[in-house]
Amino acid sequence: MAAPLERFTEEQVNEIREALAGAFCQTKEGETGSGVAPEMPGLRQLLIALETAKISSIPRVDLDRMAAAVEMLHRPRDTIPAWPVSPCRGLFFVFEGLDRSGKSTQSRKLHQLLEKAGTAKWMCFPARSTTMGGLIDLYLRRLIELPDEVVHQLFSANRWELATSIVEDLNNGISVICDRYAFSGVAYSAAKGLDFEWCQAPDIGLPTPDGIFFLHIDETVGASRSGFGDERYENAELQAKVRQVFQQPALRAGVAWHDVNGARGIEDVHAEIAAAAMAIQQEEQENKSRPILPLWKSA
Ligand code: Z5A
Ligand code: MG
Repeated sequence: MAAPLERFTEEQVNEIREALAGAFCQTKEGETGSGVAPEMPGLRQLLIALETAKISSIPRVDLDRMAAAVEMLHRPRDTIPAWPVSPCRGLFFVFEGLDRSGKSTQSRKLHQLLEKAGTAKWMCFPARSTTMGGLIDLYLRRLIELPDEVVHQLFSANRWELATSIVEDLNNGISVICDRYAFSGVAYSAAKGLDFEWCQAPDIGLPTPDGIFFLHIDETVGASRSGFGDERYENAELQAKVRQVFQQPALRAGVAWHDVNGARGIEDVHAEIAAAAMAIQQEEQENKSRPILPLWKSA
């Protein structure tokens, strides 16, 4: 769990909570009273609620940024363009796995290693420093409530708002090491019971990583590591379901997936990841125009 940013004051959290309660209380089954099936709650509703409530801590520029990201989620698949690519670009590595599997520890170690050889940047999702990331943070810390569908789209929009800057960094020769990505998005929401393909749809078209390191641990190992149980989702039952979704071939399709046993010592795990990352880097040097493919476009 990332340290809370306290982006919003208590008063601002109350303001947001009220706006969201007003927006989503009508969407629960049986509450419309019209006999018409209620529309699936979505991120557009959240945006309208925040705009209408004029939340002081969420300026117009942030609402516009959110609106732009929301539009990316709803683009028809056949209009998704290829990402621009420059020769000798940086590499995009993602770390995935269950809670406390060591993603942050290992991704930071790979970042340190790659920085010695060139320029590298570490980032994580959820990116809690943006407004959308701040809302996700409030949700994970159980300070606000949202329908599962809205939260899922919010996580995806948080990736879309940063997708262009990831590609820019790569094309400027910077390698990007990212702690969690779209694979977590699908795994956690599908584990909560949402349809797998519906969960995959909003992330289709994001930049595809050059390599994913998936840290395997069993739930008992994760639960024994410090900090487990602080946030929403940190319970053994959900973690077991998340583990199953992470194994689905459709989640792994089209990406270079490396399963790593994360239940060993930190240095042993790092040595395996470092060797795999170096092999990918070597390949890249031999193939200087490696494209940045749109994720799951042919899913
Ligand atoms: N989520 C989602 O639903 N949808 C999405 O699209 C995305 C995320 C992107 C917050 O994620 C939640 O958001 C997460 C998924 C959901 N759900 N939950 N719960 P997060 O990444 O911010 O937080 P996290 O994944 O809960 O866990 P974490 O704290 O980041 O764990 P980690 O990074 O995998 O582990 P770590 O911090 O590297 O290590 C944890 C502890 O174990 C620490 O004390 C280490 O020193 C220790 N450690 C690490 N490696 C080892 C080894 N090898 N041996 C022994 N001890 C170790
Ligand atoms: Mg972490």
